[in-house]
Amino acid sequence: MARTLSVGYPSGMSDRALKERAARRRPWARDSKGAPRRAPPGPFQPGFWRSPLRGPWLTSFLGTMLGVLVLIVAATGLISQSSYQPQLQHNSPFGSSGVIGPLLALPAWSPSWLYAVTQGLHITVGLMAIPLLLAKLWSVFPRLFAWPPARSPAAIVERASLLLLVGGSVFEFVTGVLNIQVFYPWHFNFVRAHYYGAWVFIAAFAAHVLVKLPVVARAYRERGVLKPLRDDLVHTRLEPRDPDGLVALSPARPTLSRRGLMALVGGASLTLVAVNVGESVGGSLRRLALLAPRGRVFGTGPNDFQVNKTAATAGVVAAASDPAWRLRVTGVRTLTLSRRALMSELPQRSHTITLGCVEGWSTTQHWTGVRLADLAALVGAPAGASVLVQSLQNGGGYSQLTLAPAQLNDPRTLLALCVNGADLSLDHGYPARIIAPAIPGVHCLKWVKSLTFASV
Ligand SMILES: Nc1nc2c(c(=O)[nH]1)N[C@H]1C(S)=C(S)[C@@H](COP(=O)(O)O)O[C@H]1N2
Ligand SMILES: [Mo]
Repeated sequence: MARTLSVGYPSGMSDRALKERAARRRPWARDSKGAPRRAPPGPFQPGFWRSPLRGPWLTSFLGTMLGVLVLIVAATGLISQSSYQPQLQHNSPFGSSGVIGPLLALPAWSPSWLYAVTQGLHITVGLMAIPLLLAKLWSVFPRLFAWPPARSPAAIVERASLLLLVGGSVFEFVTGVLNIQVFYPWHFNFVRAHYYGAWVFIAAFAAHVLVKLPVVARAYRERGVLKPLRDDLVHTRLEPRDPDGLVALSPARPTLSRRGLMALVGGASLTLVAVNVGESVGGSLRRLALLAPRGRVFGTGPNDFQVNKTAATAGVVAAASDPAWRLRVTGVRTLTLSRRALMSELPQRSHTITLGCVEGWSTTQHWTGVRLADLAALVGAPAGASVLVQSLQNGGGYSQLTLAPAQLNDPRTLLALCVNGADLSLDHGYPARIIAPAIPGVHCLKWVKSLTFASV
């Protein structure tokens, strides 16, 4: 003991002095009597974790692939957020100006399906990332039991940031998956929580990438980026010992090669995509979406496509089917228009528009109605006005919304009265609903009762 301890220390110091000095330098490693502190039993023991696959290369490789997917999910998520709640931009580090803000907003000329594509990517790539995330967490799991828990103030800071990283990612994935299942077992606002959670995750993720870059670079330099994937089971060897202690001290025999592990993870990712993507693509592929929420309501005939909320659930059946319904349009003057007047006295426009729901499904239909811009002109709305749209529905977050000037002035933005040549069904928003290109489906308000144009 004394000999090992004195190696590398200046001679002439007593054992006792050496011990005291060591205790001062690494107080965590010794108890108050200067004896080495032992890790608790079980997972805290260095020999407990035995998988021969763990090591810096494996974690780097899983992390690299996960990182690429996370970047796509983050970018599409921020695009969705900027289309969904433009007012939240004030709380975004980018704001709505600057360089990145406008990049995140879908441009005015967007094809109508662009939002459905970015949101479909957000959800599909997010699902793909889940098996990778689990594998990545598995690969570093022993670190959770590292003993002593924190060796230095820097280590404490690193562990706290990991708490944000792991907590943030788990929160984002769990709330996201429950959201696409249209299951809200919580009392907070999903959109806001998922958005602010995303910033915690993104910040912790960026810090993690920065801190770990040297480890990743070293692992790739020493072992090659893809080379370890060439080894079959017989040639699967332990990675060299690493300072982080990812490599098992008493490894078991491998039962899976590294490429076998990757095939397993990749297979799980592709399976998740296969049983979900049909929902985002829509059309006949929809039937392949085995994991899509069950029991969704569809209409009949020309109205045979997915309904988000039925008229009955929204509590609007009586008001929406009342023949005395009138649309109230306010600008400089106020007009009240019957459905018949809307159809016979104003130019009717038709557009094929993809409705992309935030929850990940989409549907493309042929809509007919009056241009919102024509209605604005009719009541003398000021140039640059936005429009407050109110629904017959009360509450549930669907009673009203505001469309920005660019959205309302897009020639494809309609107060739709018909779909596929027939009247809208009650469930699809009869007597009138908003239809606009490349915005979240949730902004296509159904059962509209009034439009108020005003500059803000
Ligand atoms: N008033 C009202 N409008 C609404 C909704 C709603 O529940 N109530 N759902 C919104 C959502 S989330 C979507 S995706 C679309 C779906 O339109 P659809 O039900 O006709 O398919 O309508 C939007 N308009
Ligand atoms: Mo939606």
